[in-house]
Amino acid sequence: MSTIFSGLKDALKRYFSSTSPYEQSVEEFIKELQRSLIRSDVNVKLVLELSSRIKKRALEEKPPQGVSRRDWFVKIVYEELVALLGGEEEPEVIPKKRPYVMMLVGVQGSGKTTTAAKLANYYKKRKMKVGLVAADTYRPGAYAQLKQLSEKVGCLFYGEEGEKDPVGISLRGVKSLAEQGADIIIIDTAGRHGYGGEAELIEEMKEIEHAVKPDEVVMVLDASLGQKASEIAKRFNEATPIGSIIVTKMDGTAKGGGALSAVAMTGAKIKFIGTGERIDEIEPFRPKNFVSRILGFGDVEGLIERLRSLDLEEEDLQKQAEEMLQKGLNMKLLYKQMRQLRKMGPLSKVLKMVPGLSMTLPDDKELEKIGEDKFDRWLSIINSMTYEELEKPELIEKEKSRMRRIAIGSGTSTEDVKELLVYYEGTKRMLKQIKRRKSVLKKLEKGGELF
Ligand SMILES: Nc1nc2c(ncn2[C@@H]2O[C@H](COP(=O)(O)OP(=O)(O)OP(=O)(O)O)[C@@H](O)[C@H]2O)c(=O)[nH]1
Ligand SMILES: [Mg+2]
Repeated sequence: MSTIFSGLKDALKRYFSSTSPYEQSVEEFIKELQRSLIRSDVNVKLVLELSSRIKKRALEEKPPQGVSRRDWFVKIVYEELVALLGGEEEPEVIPKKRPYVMMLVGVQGSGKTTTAAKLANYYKKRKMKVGLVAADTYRPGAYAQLKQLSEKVGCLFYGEEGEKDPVGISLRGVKSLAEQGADIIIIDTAGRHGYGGEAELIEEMKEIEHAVKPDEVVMVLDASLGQKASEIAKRFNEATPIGSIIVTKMDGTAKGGGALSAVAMTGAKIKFIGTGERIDEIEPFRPKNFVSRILGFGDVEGLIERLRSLDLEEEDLQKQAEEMLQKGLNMKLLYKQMRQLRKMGPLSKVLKMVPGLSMTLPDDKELEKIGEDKFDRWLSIINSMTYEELEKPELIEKEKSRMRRIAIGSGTSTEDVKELLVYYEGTKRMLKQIKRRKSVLKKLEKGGELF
């Protein structure tokens, strides 16, 4: 994806090393930002609005104590770019309902079939049983293409070679795959060329949608459409409300920035982006990560992190951390923490906000290793617990039926539930340890002797 918003990293480097006065460096950076966005096919009006907002903020905002205006400016740029690409919110990619039926739609060659396989692979890796339905009866070879891909992924497949009725195939496919225990069913539909073809395609899409009533209609868009992507998304959306959007081929075009921003403008949700031809080249679209990457990981990420953490309501966090230390851990607190952690990083960071703790804290390496998917699963597990279980998680381990109920309710496995309980116990132990160290520290502070 190096081509998208190219030049921004360098522009930022120049900004940092510039010896010109602040106002002038800002001016220079904004010029390059505009050039870079327009090269990525972001709508010119959007670019002008964005740059005047950045400039205004850069001149008016007063950074908090200890932060230079130069650094603060980077935070402003970061925030405005995130807003341009859809805001802070992150897509929910793990469905709550099983089986969950997704129907992929899009014009010819947009990447539907490839994306269907990528999604199957993505969800399979997350321990879900996935099935693909070959409902493209239009393009010769579509059946074989999807069948082959499903073998590669190792997921269920439903197709009827030679059958011409996509509605019938979809209905029978969903039924059959559901009976085989699929958690996620993905319907690959046909594409058509050009404007006339599009009307036909939309008709077919409506028919399938009407008959199958999928849980989510997913529009697949080619990033090289640039800002034109939103027009197509709008036309499709008029026919059948689009639940989410996947932008493909982000790797192959400079225009992806235009596609992303144009789609974000319409308020539609971009769920995934495709970043290559291989089946593992797909990722949930997270504007924040995306922008950090664009601005240069190593160079500015640390800075942005640091500045971003200034935004957090420190007092609230401090209170929570103190509460954990005083009352000990329960699931509700852990839940609160985990949600916060998704925003700001590992638990150790939160705990470091407790005065006097930072130096004594063990490195929370374990937690840092936990991926976001696991976090998502754990959050839904905690969501499925009863009030009693939240207060006394020990109950879950004692009664296997509780564990099963929670696993089913949260769409996870009993292994996941067990894993969370182990993590919970570990955190609890760590807190106890910290508490002990804290009282030792207090003694020291008071000038007491330890031994
Ligand atoms: N570089 C790159 N190529 C992609 C990506 N996604 C799909 N492609 C390629 O785009 C081409 C078309 O992909 P398909 O998945 O067949 O597209 P489709 O929408 O199913 O096409 P029709 O069924 O004909 O409508 C293939 O050559 C894919 O390898 C991507 O994220 N990056
Ligand atoms: Mg196809």
